[in-house]
Amino acid sequence: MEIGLLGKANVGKSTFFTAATETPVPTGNFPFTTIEPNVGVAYVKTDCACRHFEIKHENPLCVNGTRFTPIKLIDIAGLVPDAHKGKGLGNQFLDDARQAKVLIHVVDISGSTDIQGQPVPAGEHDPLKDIEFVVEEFDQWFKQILEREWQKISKEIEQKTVKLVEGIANRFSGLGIKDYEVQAVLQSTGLLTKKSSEWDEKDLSTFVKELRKNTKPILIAANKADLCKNLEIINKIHNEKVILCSAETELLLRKASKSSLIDYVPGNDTFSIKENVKMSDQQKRALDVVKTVLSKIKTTGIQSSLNSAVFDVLNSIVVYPVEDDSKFCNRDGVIFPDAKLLTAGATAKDLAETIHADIAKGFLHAIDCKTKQRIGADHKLKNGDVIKIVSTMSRG
Ligand SMILES: Nc1nc2c(ncn2[C@@H]2O[C@H](COP(=O)(O)OP(=O)(O)O)[C@@H](O)[C@H]2O)c(=O)[nH]1
Ligand SMILES: [Mg+2]
Repeated sequence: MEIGLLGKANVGKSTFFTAATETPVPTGNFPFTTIEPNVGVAYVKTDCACRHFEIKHENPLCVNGTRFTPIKLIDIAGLVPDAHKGKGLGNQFLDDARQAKVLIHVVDISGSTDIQGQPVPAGEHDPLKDIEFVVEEFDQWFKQILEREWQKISKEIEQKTVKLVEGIANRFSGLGIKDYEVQAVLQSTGLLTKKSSEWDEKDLSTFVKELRKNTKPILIAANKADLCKNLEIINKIHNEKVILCSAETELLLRKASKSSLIDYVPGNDTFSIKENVKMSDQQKRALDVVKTVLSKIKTTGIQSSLNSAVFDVLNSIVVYPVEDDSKFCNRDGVIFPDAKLLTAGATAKDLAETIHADIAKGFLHAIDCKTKQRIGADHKLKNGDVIKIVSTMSRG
Protein backbone atom coordinates (compact mmCIF):
# COMPACT_ATOMS: atom_id res chain seq x y z
CA MET A 1 0.00 0.00 0.00
CA GLU A 2 1.55 3.27 -1.12
CA ILE A 3 0.33 6.78 -0.51
CA GLY A 4 1.81 9.80 -2.30
CA LEU A 5 1.94 13.33 -0.88
CA LEU A 6 1.26 15.81 -3.61
CA GLY A 7 1.17 19.58 -3.86
CA LYS A 8 2.96 22.77 -4.84
CA ALA A 9 6.06 23.98 -2.96
CA ASN A 10 5.92 25.18 0.66
CA VAL A 11 2.53 23.80 1.59
CA GLY A 12 3.97 21.41 4.19
CA LYS A 13 4.45 18.13 2.29
CA SER A 14 7.82 17.40 3.87
CA THR A 15 6.59 18.42 7.32
CA PHE A 16 3.64 16.05 6.88
CA PHE A 17 6.04 13.33 5.70
CA THR A 18 8.47 13.80 8.59
CA ALA A 19 5.68 13.90 11.16
CA ALA A 20 3.91 10.84 9.75
CA THR A 21 7.08 8.76 9.52
CA GLU A 22 8.35 9.74 12.96
CA THR A 23 8.09 6.87 15.46
CA PRO A 24 4.55 7.27 16.75
CA VAL A 25 5.26 5.94 20.25
CA PRO A 26 8.38 6.19 22.36
CA THR A 27 8.57 2.43 23.13
CA GLY A 28 11.78 0.54 22.37
CA ASN A 29 11.97 -1.16 19.01
CA PHE A 30 9.10 0.36 17.11
CA PRO A 31 10.02 -0.31 13.50
CA PHE A 32 11.01 2.90 11.84
CA THR A 33 12.37 3.12 8.36
CA THR A 34 13.19 5.71 5.81
CA ILE A 35 13.61 3.66 2.68
CA GLU A 36 14.83 6.59 0.60
CA PRO A 37 15.00 10.27 1.52
CA ASN A 38 11.46 10.77 0.23
CA VAL A 39 10.04 7.32 0.91
CA GLY A 40 9.21 6.21 4.44
CA VAL A 41 6.96 4.07 6.57
CA ALA A 42 3.88 5.62 8.13
CA TYR A 43 0.99 3.90 9.88
CA VAL A 44 -2.76 3.64 9.79
CA LYS A 45 -4.45 3.39 13.16
CA THR A 46 -7.22 0.93 14.01
CA ASP A 47 -8.48 -1.13 16.94
CA CYS A 48 -6.29 -4.21 17.34
CA ALA A 49 -7.98 -7.63 17.17
CA CYS A 50 -6.87 -8.18 20.76
CA ARG A 51 -9.75 -5.93 21.89
CA HIS A 52 -12.38 -8.25 20.44
CA PHE A 53 -10.90 -11.25 22.26
CA GLU A 54 -9.88 -9.23 25.33
CA ILE A 55 -6.37 -10.66 25.29
CA LYS A 56 -3.21 -8.96 26.45
CA HIS A 57 -0.22 -9.29 24.14
CA GLU A 58 3.17 -7.78 23.52
CA ASN A 59 3.48 -6.30 20.06
CA PRO A 60 5.24 -3.01 19.48
CA LEU A 61 2.61 -2.17 16.86
CA CYS A 62 -0.21 -2.51 19.38
CA VAL A 63 -0.42 0.30 21.90
CA ASN A 64 -3.05 -0.54 24.55
CA GLY A 65 -5.34 -2.13 21.96
CA THR A 66 -4.66 0.45 19.23
CA ARG A 67 -2.97 -1.13 16.26
CA PHE A 68 -0.57 0.66 13.91
CA THR A 69 -0.29 -0.95 10.48
CA PRO A 70 2.54 0.13 8.19
CA ILE A 71 2.01 1.78 4.82
CA LYS A 72 4.53 3.37 2.46
CA LEU A 73 4.48 7.14 2.23
CA ILE A 74 6.11 9.07 -0.61
CA ASP A 75 6.97 12.77 -0.42
CA ILE A 76 6.55 13.75 -4.06
CA ALA A 77 8.51 16.67 -5.52
CA GLY A 78 6.59 19.98 -5.64
CA LEU A 79 4.25 20.67 -8.51
CA VAL A 80 3.84 23.87 -10.50
CA PRO A 81 1.08 24.81 -12.95
CA ASP A 82 1.88 23.55 -16.46
CA ALA A 83 4.23 20.85 -15.20
CA HIS A 84 2.84 18.70 -18.01
CA LYS A 85 4.31 21.22 -20.45
CA GLY A 86 7.71 20.89 -18.81
CA LYS A 87 7.46 23.71 -16.22
CA GLY A 88 9.29 23.22 -12.91
CA LEU A 89 10.53 19.67 -12.74
CA GLY A 90 8.11 18.75 -15.49
CA ASN A 91 6.61 15.31 -15.32
CA GLN A 92 9.29 14.07 -12.98
CA PHE A 93 6.91 14.35 -10.04
CA LEU A 94 4.75 11.78 -11.68
CA ASP A 95 7.43 9.12 -11.55
CA ASP A 96 7.00 9.18 -7.80
CA ALA A 97 3.24 8.97 -8.15
CA ARG A 98 3.34 5.88 -10.36
CA GLN A 99 2.89 3.25 -7.70
CA ALA A 100 0.75 5.32 -5.33
CA LYS A 101 -2.73 3.88 -4.93
CA VAL A 102 -4.06 7.13 -3.53
CA LEU A 103 -2.73 10.67 -3.28
CA ILE A 104 -2.99 13.11 -0.43
CA HIS A 105 -2.96 16.60 -1.89
CA VAL A 106 -1.44 18.84 0.77
CA VAL A 107 -2.98 22.30 0.38
CA ASP A 108 -2.07 25.46 2.27
CA ILE A 109 -5.63 26.22 3.37
CA SER A 110 -4.52 29.45 5.08
CA GLY A 111 -3.72 30.91 1.65
CA SER A 112 -0.24 32.05 2.70
CA THR A 113 1.63 30.68 -0.33
CA ASP A 114 1.01 31.81 -3.90
CA ILE A 115 0.53 29.46 -6.82
CA GLN A 116 4.30 29.15 -7.34
CA GLY A 117 4.82 28.36 -3.63
CA GLN A 118 6.16 31.76 -2.58
CA PRO A 119 5.08 33.07 0.84
CA VAL A 120 2.37 35.76 0.85
CA PRO A 121 0.29 37.19 3.74
CA ALA A 122 -2.31 34.68 5.02
CA GLY A 123 -5.55 34.79 3.07
CA GLU A 124 -4.03 36.37 -0.02
CA HIS A 125 -4.03 33.24 -2.16
CA ASP A 126 -7.15 31.23 -2.93
CA PRO A 127 -6.37 27.59 -2.07
CA LEU A 128 -9.24 26.40 -4.25
CA LYS A 129 -7.10 27.37 -7.24
CA ASP A 130 -4.44 24.89 -6.10
CA ILE A 131 -6.96 22.09 -5.95
CA GLU A 132 -8.04 22.88 -9.50
CA PHE A 133 -4.56 23.05 -10.95
CA VAL A 134 -3.31 19.86 -9.35
CA VAL A 135 -6.25 17.86 -10.67
CA GLU A 136 -5.72 19.51 -14.05
CA GLU A 137 -2.02 18.56 -14.13
CA PHE A 138 -2.85 14.99 -13.31
CA ASP A 139 -5.56 14.71 -15.90
CA GLN A 140 -3.32 16.30 -18.53
CA TRP A 141 -0.60 13.84 -17.76
CA PHE A 142 -2.97 10.92 -18.25
CA LYS A 143 -4.20 12.52 -21.45
CA GLN A 144 -0.72 12.89 -22.89
CA ILE A 145 0.03 9.23 -22.29
CA LEU A 146 -2.99 8.26 -24.34
CA GLU A 147 -2.85 11.00 -26.97
CA ARG A 148 0.67 10.36 -28.12
CA GLU A 149 -0.08 6.68 -28.67
CA TRP A 150 -3.64 6.97 -29.92
CA GLN A 151 -2.92 6.44 -33.62
CA LYS A 152 -0.81 3.43 -32.81
CA ILE A 153 -3.51 1.99 -30.58
CA SER A 154 -6.13 2.53 -33.29
CA LYS A 155 -3.95 0.80 -35.83
CA GLU A 156 -3.33 -2.18 -33.57
CA ILE A 157 -7.05 -2.50 -32.99
CA GLU A 158 -7.81 -2.25 -36.71
CA GLN A 159 -5.26 -4.93 -37.44
CA LYS A 160 -6.90 -6.93 -34.66
CA THR A 161 -3.63 -7.48 -32.81
CA VAL A 162 -5.20 -6.05 -29.62
CA LYS A 163 -8.61 -5.17 -28.20
CA LEU A 164 -9.49 -1.63 -27.06
CA VAL A 165 -9.19 -2.46 -23.34
CA GLU A 166 -5.83 -4.11 -23.80
CA GLY A 167 -4.49 -1.41 -26.11
CA ILE A 168 -5.26 1.30 -23.56
CA ALA A 169 -4.28 -0.71 -20.48
CA ASN A 170 -0.84 -1.45 -21.98
CA ARG A 171 -0.10 2.29 -22.04
CA PHE A 172 -1.03 2.68 -18.39
CA SER A 173 0.58 -0.46 -17.01
CA GLY A 174 3.54 1.62 -15.75
CA LEU A 175 1.10 3.36 -13.42
CA GLY A 176 -0.06 0.08 -11.97
CA ILE A 177 -3.40 0.34 -13.79
CA LYS A 178 -5.08 -2.97 -14.61
CA ASP A 179 -7.19 -4.16 -17.56
CA TYR A 180 -10.33 -4.45 -15.43
CA GLU A 181 -9.97 -0.84 -14.31
CA VAL A 182 -9.77 0.35 -17.93
CA GLN A 183 -12.70 -1.87 -18.79
CA ALA A 184 -14.84 -0.38 -15.98
CA VAL A 185 -14.14 3.19 -17.11
CA LEU A 186 -14.83 2.39 -20.77
CA GLN A 187 -18.13 0.97 -19.64
CA SER A 188 -19.13 3.85 -17.35
CA THR A 189 -18.27 6.46 -19.99
CA GLY A 190 -20.13 4.57 -22.71
CA LEU A 191 -16.98 4.35 -24.83
CA LEU A 192 -16.60 0.59 -24.77
CA THR A 193 -18.52 0.17 -28.01
CA LYS A 194 -17.22 3.26 -29.80
CA LYS A 195 -14.58 2.59 -32.46
CA SER A 196 -11.21 3.99 -31.47
CA SER A 197 -10.87 5.71 -34.83
CA GLU A 198 -14.06 7.63 -34.06
CA TRP A 199 -13.00 8.95 -30.66
CA ASP A 200 -12.72 12.72 -30.62
CA GLU A 201 -10.86 15.08 -28.30
CA LYS A 202 -13.81 15.18 -25.90
CA ASP A 203 -14.00 11.39 -25.66
CA LEU A 204 -10.31 11.23 -24.78
CA SER A 205 -10.74 13.90 -22.08
CA THR A 206 -13.80 12.26 -20.58
CA PHE A 207 -12.07 8.91 -20.49
CA VAL A 208 -8.78 10.04 -18.93
CA LYS A 209 -10.53 12.18 -16.29
CA GLU A 210 -12.59 9.23 -15.17
CA LEU A 211 -9.64 6.84 -15.29
CA ARG A 212 -7.50 9.22 -13.22
CA LYS A 213 -10.26 9.66 -10.66
CA ASN A 214 -10.73 5.91 -10.29
CA THR A 215 -7.10 4.85 -10.26
CA LYS A 216 -5.34 7.78 -8.56
CA PRO A 217 -7.99 9.22 -6.25
CA ILE A 218 -7.07 12.39 -4.36
CA LEU A 219 -7.81 13.32 -0.76
CA ILE A 220 -7.30 16.91 0.38
CA ALA A 221 -5.21 17.61 3.49
CA ALA A 222 -6.14 21.21 4.30
CA ASN A 223 -2.83 22.00 5.97
CA LYS A 224 -1.71 25.05 7.97
CA ALA A 225 -5.23 25.12 9.37
CA ASP A 226 -3.63 26.64 12.48
CA LEU A 227 -2.92 29.80 10.44
CA CYS A 228 -6.28 29.82 8.68
CA LYS A 229 -8.50 32.77 9.56
CA ASN A 230 -11.73 31.28 8.26
CA LEU A 231 -12.04 27.51 8.17
CA GLU A 232 -15.42 27.76 6.45
CA ILE A 233 -13.49 27.81 3.21
CA ILE A 234 -13.33 24.02 3.22
CA ASN A 235 -17.09 23.89 2.64
CA LYS A 236 -16.37 25.21 -0.83
CA ILE A 237 -14.36 22.13 -1.73
CA HIS A 238 -16.54 19.65 -3.54
CA ASN A 239 -15.84 16.29 -5.22
CA GLU A 240 -13.02 15.39 -2.87
CA LYS A 241 -12.74 14.43 0.78
CA VAL A 242 -11.15 17.16 2.91
CA ILE A 243 -9.40 16.94 6.27
CA LEU A 244 -8.18 19.88 8.33
CA CYS A 245 -4.50 19.48 9.20
CA SER A 246 -1.60 21.04 11.00
CA ALA A 247 1.48 19.06 10.05
CA GLU A 248 3.73 21.30 12.10
CA THR A 249 1.68 20.59 15.23
CA GLU A 250 1.84 16.84 14.63
CA LEU A 251 5.60 17.01 14.17
CA LEU A 252 5.97 18.88 17.44
CA LEU A 253 3.78 16.37 19.29
CA ARG A 254 5.69 13.37 17.93
CA LYS A 255 9.03 14.88 18.80
CA ALA A 256 7.90 15.76 22.33
CA SER A 257 6.52 12.24 22.71
CA LYS A 258 9.72 10.67 21.43
CA SER A 259 11.73 12.77 23.89
CA SER A 260 9.47 11.42 26.68
CA LEU A 261 8.14 14.88 27.55
CA ILE A 262 4.53 13.97 26.85
CA ASP A 263 2.24 11.00 26.31
CA TYR A 264 0.65 11.25 22.90
CA VAL A 265 -0.89 8.68 20.62
CA PRO A 266 -1.01 9.91 16.99
CA GLY A 267 -4.49 10.93 15.98
CA ASN A 268 -5.69 11.59 19.53
CA ASP A 269 -7.24 14.95 20.36
CA THR A 270 -5.23 15.34 23.57
CA PHE A 271 -1.79 14.74 25.05
CA SER A 272 -0.55 14.80 28.62
CA ILE A 273 2.66 16.11 30.06
CA LYS A 274 4.60 13.35 31.81
CA GLU A 275 5.06 13.58 35.54
CA ASN A 276 8.29 15.05 36.87
CA VAL A 277 9.62 16.26 33.52
CA LYS A 278 11.59 19.47 33.39
CA MET A 279 10.67 21.69 30.49
CA SER A 280 12.08 24.95 29.28
CA ASP A 281 9.79 27.97 29.00
CA GLN A 282 10.07 27.64 25.25
CA GLN A 283 8.87 24.03 25.36
CA LYS A 284 5.98 24.99 27.63
CA ARG A 285 4.97 27.79 25.29
CA ALA A 286 5.13 25.45 22.29
CA LEU A 287 2.83 22.96 24.01
CA ASP A 288 0.41 25.78 24.88
CA VAL A 289 0.26 26.64 21.18
CA VAL A 290 -0.42 22.96 20.42
CA LYS A 291 -3.37 23.06 22.85
CA THR A 292 -4.79 26.11 21.09
CA VAL A 293 -4.45 24.41 17.71
CA LEU A 294 -6.13 21.23 18.94
CA SER A 295 -9.01 23.23 20.38
CA LYS A 296 -9.44 24.81 16.94
CA ILE A 297 -9.19 21.71 14.73
CA LYS A 298 -9.65 18.84 17.26
CA THR A 299 -6.80 16.61 16.00
CA THR A 300 -3.80 17.54 13.87
CA GLY A 301 -5.40 15.68 10.95
CA ILE A 302 -2.27 13.78 9.95
CA GLN A 303 -3.46 10.43 11.24
CA SER A 304 -7.01 11.01 9.97
CA SER A 305 -5.67 11.86 6.51
CA LEU A 306 -3.75 8.59 6.32
CA ASN A 307 -6.66 6.59 7.73
CA SER A 308 -9.17 8.27 5.46
CA ALA A 309 -7.02 7.68 2.37
CA VAL A 310 -6.76 3.98 3.18
CA PHE A 311 -10.19 3.22 4.61
CA ASP A 312 -12.60 5.81 3.12
CA VAL A 313 -11.06 6.43 -0.28
CA LEU A 314 -9.65 2.97 -0.99
CA ASN A 315 -12.11 1.00 1.15
CA SER A 316 -9.32 -1.16 2.50
CA ILE A 317 -9.75 -3.63 5.35
CA VAL A 318 -7.36 -4.90 8.03
CA VAL A 319 -7.18 -8.68 8.46
CA TYR A 320 -5.12 -10.64 11.00
CA PRO A 321 -3.67 -13.92 9.76
CA VAL A 322 -2.78 -16.41 12.51
CA GLU A 323 -1.45 -19.96 12.48
CA ASP A 324 -3.11 -21.10 15.70
CA ASP A 325 -6.86 -20.48 15.80
CA SER A 326 -7.25 -20.75 19.55
CA LYS A 327 -4.18 -18.85 20.71
CA PHE A 328 -4.19 -16.42 17.72
CA CYS A 329 -0.47 -16.70 17.30
CA ASN A 330 2.12 -17.75 14.75
CA ARG A 331 4.44 -20.74 15.16
CA ASP A 332 6.73 -18.70 17.40
CA GLY A 333 3.88 -17.94 19.78
CA VAL A 334 3.60 -14.27 18.81
CA ILE A 335 -0.04 -13.21 19.25
CA PHE A 336 -1.62 -11.29 16.34
CA PRO A 337 1.77 -11.07 14.68
CA ASP A 338 0.54 -9.43 11.49
CA ALA A 339 -2.11 -7.01 10.34
CA LYS A 340 -2.60 -7.09 6.58
CA LEU A 341 -4.19 -4.31 4.58
CA LEU A 342 -6.33 -5.74 1.81
CA THR A 343 -8.58 -4.13 -0.76
CA ALA A 344 -12.32 -4.39 -0.17
CA GLY A 345 -13.67 -7.61 -1.60
CA ALA A 346 -10.47 -9.54 -0.93
CA THR A 347 -11.02 -13.25 -0.35
CA ALA A 348 -9.45 -15.85 1.94
CA LYS A 349 -7.33 -16.97 -1.01
CA ASP A 350 -6.15 -13.37 -1.58
CA LEU A 351 -5.03 -13.26 2.04
CA ALA A 352 -3.10 -16.52 1.53
CA GLU A 353 -1.43 -14.92 -1.48
CA THR A 354 -0.17 -12.01 0.63
CA ILE A 355 1.44 -14.46 3.07
CA HIS A 356 3.16 -16.70 0.53
CA ALA A 357 2.48 -17.91 -3.01
CA ASP A 358 2.95 -21.52 -1.87
CA ILE A 359 0.38 -21.18 0.89
CA ALA A 360 -2.10 -19.94 -1.70
CA LYS A 361 -1.17 -22.75 -4.08
CA GLY A 362 -1.86 -25.42 -1.46
CA PHE A 363 -4.97 -23.63 -0.07
CA LEU A 364 -7.46 -26.11 1.41
CA HIS A 365 -9.75 -23.90 3.46
CA ALA A 366 -9.57 -21.18 6.11
CA ILE A 367 -11.03 -20.64 9.57
CA ASP A 368 -12.72 -17.46 10.70
CA CYS A 369 -11.40 -17.34 14.26
CA LYS A 370 -14.19 -15.08 15.52
CA THR A 371 -17.01 -17.43 14.48
CA LYS A 372 -14.86 -20.61 14.42
CA GLN A 373 -16.43 -21.36 11.05
CA ARG A 374 -14.70 -22.94 8.10
CA ILE A 375 -14.60 -20.68 5.04
CA GLY A 376 -13.70 -21.33 1.40
CA ALA A 377 -11.20 -19.73 -0.96
CA ASP A 378 -13.76 -17.30 -2.41
CA HIS A 379 -15.12 -16.16 0.95
CA LYS A 380 -14.98 -12.36 1.14
CA LEU A 381 -13.16 -11.08 4.20
CA LYS A 382 -14.38 -8.31 6.50
CA ASN A 383 -12.51 -5.58 8.34
CA GLY A 384 -11.06 -6.95 11.59
CA ASP A 385 -11.27 -10.63 10.59
CA VAL A 386 -8.84 -13.02 12.26
CA ILE A 387 -8.11 -15.85 9.83
CA LYS A 388 -6.21 -19.11 9.92
CA ILE A 389 -5.31 -20.50 6.51
CA VAL A 390 -5.14 -24.27 6.16
CA SER A 391 -2.84 -25.23 3.32
CA THR A 392 -1.02 -28.36 2.12
CA MET A 393 2.09 -26.23 1.77
CA SER A 394 3.98 -24.08 4.24
CA ARG A 395 5.77 -20.84 3.50
CA GLY A 396 9.11 -21.02 1.79
N1 LIG B 1 1.86 27.18 10.51
C1 LIG B 1 2.17 26.06 9.90
N2 LIG B 1 3.28 25.99 9.16
C2 LIG B 1 3.55 24.83 8.53
C3 LIG B 1 2.71 23.69 8.64
N3 LIG B 1 3.24 22.69 7.91
C4 LIG B 1 4.39 23.17 7.38
N4 LIG B 1 4.57 24.46 7.75
C5 LIG B 1 5.70 25.32 7.38
O1 LIG B 1 5.64 25.59 5.98
C6 LIG B 1 6.94 25.68 5.42
C7 LIG B 1 7.10 24.71 4.26
O2 LIG B 1 7.02 23.40 4.75
P1 LIG B 1 7.61 22.15 3.95
O3 LIG B 1 7.17 20.93 4.70
O4 LIG B 1 9.05 22.29 3.70
O5 LIG B 1 6.80 22.28 2.58
P2 LIG B 1 6.96 21.47 1.19
O6 LIG B 1 7.73 22.36 0.27
O7 LIG B 1 5.56 21.30 0.72
O8 LIG B 1 7.63 20.18 1.46
C8 LIG B 1 7.91 25.39 6.57
O9 LIG B 1 8.36 26.60 7.08
C9 LIG B 1 7.04 24.66 7.59
O10 LIG B 1 7.49 24.83 8.90
C10 LIG B 1 1.52 23.81 9.44
O11 LIG B 1 0.72 22.89 9.60
N5 LIG B 1 1.31 25.02 10.03
MG1 LIG C 1 9.43 19.42 0.55
